[in-house]
Amino acid sequence: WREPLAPGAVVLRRFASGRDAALLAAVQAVVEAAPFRHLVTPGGFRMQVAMTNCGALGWVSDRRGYRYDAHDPDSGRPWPPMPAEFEKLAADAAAEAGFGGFAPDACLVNRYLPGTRLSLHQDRDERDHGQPIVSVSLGVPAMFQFGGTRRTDRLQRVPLAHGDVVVWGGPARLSFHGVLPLKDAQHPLLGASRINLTFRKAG
Ligand code: MD5
Ligand code: FE
Repeated sequence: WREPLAPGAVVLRRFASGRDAALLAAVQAVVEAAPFRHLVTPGGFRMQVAMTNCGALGWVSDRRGYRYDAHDPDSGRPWPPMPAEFEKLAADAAAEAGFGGFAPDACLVNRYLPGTRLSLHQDRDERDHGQPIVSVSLGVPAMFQFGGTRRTDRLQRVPLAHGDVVVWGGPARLSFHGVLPLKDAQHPLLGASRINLTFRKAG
């Protein structure tokens, strides 16, 4: 169940499966306080992935740029707190991958519907790139792609299913990555959608 992808990156297959109901109940509470929305890129494009956040900091994008912010720009309120079960899962997964003491202050919640894709990018808005990122997949399976630290590096494809957790750290932390268009499929808990929780130490 432990599948190395590259130096610093490991898939923990089904690591979150036994906690799925609790995680999804917590996602529901987050979404009630801070609904999903489609952010706009600095270039003016509406992102296909619908996003929200919980934790002390949330990732946002608008015409001014990308950044982490303590407030939801739609409501002006702080982001909902990080649910305890989120924090525990992220710390447990990071420890399993060799990153003890991971304490995320931001969780980006991404929602994919059939056809939704996430184009190739790097995650570099966090302060300390020595901290890993933990990513949890729930619902409909997706094809993830990741390459090297240059956009033109060759890409590997990794299928990510319900309950799979990936930890990205060390030399993999700044890899280019993306998600291919979501297939039209059904998951018993999430219908046609995929939810990805991405835990970061942003501040
Ligand atoms: C997703 N989300 O499936 C992915 C999972 C995002 C994003 O890419 O930025 O919200 S996170 C995958 C990830 C994070 C950090 C580094 C690397 C991959 N990597 O080095 O390949 O919605
Ligand atoms: Fe990313």
